Amino acid sequence: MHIIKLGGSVITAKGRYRTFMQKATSRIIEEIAQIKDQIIIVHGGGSFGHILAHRYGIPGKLDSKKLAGFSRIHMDMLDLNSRVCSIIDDKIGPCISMPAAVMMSDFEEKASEFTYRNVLPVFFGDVYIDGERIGIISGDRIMSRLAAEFKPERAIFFTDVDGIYTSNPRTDRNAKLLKELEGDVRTSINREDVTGGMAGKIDEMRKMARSGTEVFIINGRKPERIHQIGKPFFKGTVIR
Ligand code: ATP
Ligand code: IP8
Repeated sequence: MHIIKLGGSVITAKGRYRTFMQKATSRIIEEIAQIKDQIIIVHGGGSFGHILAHRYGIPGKLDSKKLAGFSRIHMDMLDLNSRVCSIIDDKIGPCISMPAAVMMSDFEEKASEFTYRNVLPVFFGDVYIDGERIGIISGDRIMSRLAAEFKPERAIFFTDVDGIYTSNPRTDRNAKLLKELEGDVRTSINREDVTGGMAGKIDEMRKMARSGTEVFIINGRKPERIHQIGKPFFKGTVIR
């Protein structure tokens, strides 16, 4: 099995509220369509999730203002998910939307009911209610929960940079791309969005790698690089 995350930084314009990148998303899904293996897809929130989450102070303690935000963010995420699903349905085949908000405790089990029938589950980072709190589960966390359950051969993260660098390549001209990231390598990473940005992603990737899944991060604007995996000229980062 392959589990694949479409990062919010590639499928949306992360700074412009609810701006879907249709062409970039289609290009990635066309490359994924060539994989001859069982697949689960997860996508992030980008500007459909993070902008309102900041505005409403989510995650945080449940109150009436946050409940309004909960509802709006979930609707925006459903909208993004439906746009992604319609491309998947067109280019890969039957798929099903998997909102974590309504099945936080057992989404892994639900996913296997669909993969068994060759229906591709499509998860997304989502809001949820947990007692007196409104939380956010990131697409990265969903990837790591799915990996723990399904023990996939590979997990692939598409994002808007070539891989993991020694520091943020957008702010540091001297940042170097890391071909491999092993347990104890230190990078200078800040937690720039509500679910931890690149630092949160690396935490989840390390968990997945420890449990035996090969984890890759690839530039979603060059999605053909997915076919370079395992070759010496692969451009991206492998997490072991
Ligand atoms: P989303 O969380 O919305 O799904 P995403 O998964 O595509 O988005 P981000 O969480 O936005 O990705 O993380 C990608 C960003 O992380 C890059 O745009 C880059 O600026 C930033 N970043 C910070 N530190 C690093 C680093 N050491 N290496 C690579 N990127 C980094
Ligand atoms: O973009 C968070 O998921 P991520 C989604 O994978 C929301 O971090 C709702 C902000």
